[in-house]
Amino acid sequence: MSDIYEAINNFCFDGELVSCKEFGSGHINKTYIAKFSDNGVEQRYVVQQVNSDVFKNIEELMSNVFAVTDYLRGVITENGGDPDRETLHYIKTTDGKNYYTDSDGNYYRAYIFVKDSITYDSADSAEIFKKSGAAFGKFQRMLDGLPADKLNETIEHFHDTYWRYENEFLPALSAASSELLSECKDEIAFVENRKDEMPVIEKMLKKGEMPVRVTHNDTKLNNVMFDEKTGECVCVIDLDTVMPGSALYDFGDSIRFGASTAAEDETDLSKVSVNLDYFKAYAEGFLSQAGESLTQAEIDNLAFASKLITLELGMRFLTDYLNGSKYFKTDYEKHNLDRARNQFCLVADMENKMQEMNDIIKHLK
Ligand code: GN1
Ligand code: MG
Repeated sequence: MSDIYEAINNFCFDGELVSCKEFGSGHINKTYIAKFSDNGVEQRYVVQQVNSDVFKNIEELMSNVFAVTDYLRGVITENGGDPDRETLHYIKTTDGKNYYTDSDGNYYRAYIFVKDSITYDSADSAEIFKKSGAAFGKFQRMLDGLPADKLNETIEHFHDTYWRYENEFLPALSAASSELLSECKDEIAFVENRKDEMPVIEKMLKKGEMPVRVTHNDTKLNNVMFDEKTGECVCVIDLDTVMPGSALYDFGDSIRFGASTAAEDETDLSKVSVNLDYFKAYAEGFLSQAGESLTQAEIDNLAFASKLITLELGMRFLTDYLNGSKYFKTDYEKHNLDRARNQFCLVADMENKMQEMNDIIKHLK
């Protein structure tokens, strides 16, 4: 049994605990918001129980998180920004560690909630989405000077789509019952028909045709905090998968989530498509900040990467469904299958619009 109050007691928080409740929409970790009162002044902290089935090495994970936030703090200060607002401030435990291990072996970490800020699960306008593009572009640019080898790979092969196909999807097929295989036969065929495209980006990275960069790797719109009052982006959150990767993964994952006309688990597939105005707006925002450092090969593959990352996540949802839904949190039995169908529908729409997506990028350059 994990006890959030035991964890809270072991961090260097200021003041007295007023309340603590679960919040957020992450699929992996368990997130709480703890409200404190420090001589009448309210302070909120985000406390997270890290999923140790997914993140196998908490020491390495938290060492990345501190390395990234320390580095960003330096860059933000140099640029005349406010480091307390523009990056996360993690809190150490009372014995000076980066995370707390409770008596049952569960891991927790904590950071200060960024005051007066909100997140969006879907963008109310292309303008908001464009701002998130600029935020992720800037995040990547600010980390340009952090050598990739200073960071651990918190999840190996995270966006190596073909590796996931061979090492996760195919074994899941081999182990699945005939009922499951027949239920998912269309989705399985959808993946199989696209396997030749899966190695494209990784091959270019390996051959040195595209740079390996420090990237975020989980660039959902709800991983950007917006200022409640001004509507401007404040900072990027969820640093668990910040590690060596490709700029294309960050761009692609943002489009997958934020340019879709429906939520990731919408079951009415007639509502699922890629909104090209949003695609264009995000590309404008992202390129305005990261554009100068991107190579031609990266720019040429932005549209393709959007499709590939969507296909990859659809395959990951399908793999998890076939395995009995052990990785992603689910609300009902077929949740992962519904998510996979949704993502494949989005892939199909992107395939139909690939020419237009590529033209949009070409005209932005
Ligand atoms: C997971 O937990 P969350 O929502 O930050 C997943 C991402 C997926 C995303 C899909 C470590 O992220 O890769 O894109 O769900 N994170 C991990 O919503 O697997
Ligand atoms: Mg995440």
